[in-house]
Amino acid sequence: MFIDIPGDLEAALIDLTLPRWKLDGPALAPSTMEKYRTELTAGPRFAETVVTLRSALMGEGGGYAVLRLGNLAKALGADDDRFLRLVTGFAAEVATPFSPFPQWPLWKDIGVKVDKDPGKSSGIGYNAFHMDLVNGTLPPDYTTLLCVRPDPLGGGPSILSDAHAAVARLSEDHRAVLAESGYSYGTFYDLHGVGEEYKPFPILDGDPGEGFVRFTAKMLQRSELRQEHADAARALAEELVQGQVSFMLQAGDYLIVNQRRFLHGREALHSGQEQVPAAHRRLLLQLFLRTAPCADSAG
Ligand SMILES: O=C(O)CCC(=O)C(=O)O
Ligand SMILES: [Fe+2]
Repeated sequence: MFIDIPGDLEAALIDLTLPRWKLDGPALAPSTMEKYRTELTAGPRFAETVVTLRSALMGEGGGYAVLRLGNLAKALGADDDRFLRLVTGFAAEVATPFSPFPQWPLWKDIGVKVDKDPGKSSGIGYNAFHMDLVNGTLPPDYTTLLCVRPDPLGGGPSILSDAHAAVARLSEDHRAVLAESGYSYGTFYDLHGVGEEYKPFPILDGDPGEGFVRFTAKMLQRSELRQEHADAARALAEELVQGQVSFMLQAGDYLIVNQRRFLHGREALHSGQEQVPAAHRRLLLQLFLRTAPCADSAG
């Protein structure tokens, strides 16, 4: 679901300078949320744009959206503070922005690291279907990615797949195995606002068609799983690929994913990243959102 900003709103936003944000623990401060809302809501057709955005994320059949902010990014600079405040203002209309990583700013850089594990965040290879912070008891309700610069070599389309639709296509036997607490992934260290470490966890732990499908295809290579658990997880990974959509994020595109409905990933970047100067490589900024206010601002 791609959402364009009405031209008159775009023009008004280019002239609007929102104040710097304040944090309240890991979350955007309520005073900032209010201030941004007041300023933005005065813009022409802002409210109706937010209605469209919310229904793309939360309405029937929805689960992700790409807000096309390319003209604003061009006018203000895609990594400019004023632009970032406007995007934060849109995000805050969906849920409360927060950072689970105390050592990182609210928006976390995802650049390209040629030496990193290619299948992980900021690696150059295929980033398989996953949800972010999969091993927290309270993963972020939304993960969002702002494209500052696409891969100059033309690689790295984003991939999205409806998790519940994929689960519904599996056999009952596989679904029963996915509901067992037989899965684990990654480490859990110094994270704020995402609950406790969940290990082992079930991939399916809500009512059918609802809640998180707690999955990352990366566990197939990187976690010790029993054979039957691995087989069911592989079947789910295959269904996610069967049902995927893919598109290239452009500069200024803002992808928002409802983690209770869709899983996300990214195709490999184009070969030859070693030849691209680091400052020209693909760059995304990542921000997480929580629907209920963070209960414990200390973590
Ligand atoms: O690089 C991308 O497009 C996706 C990155 C991602 O999903 C992540 O870092 O969690
Ligand atoms: Fe991710």
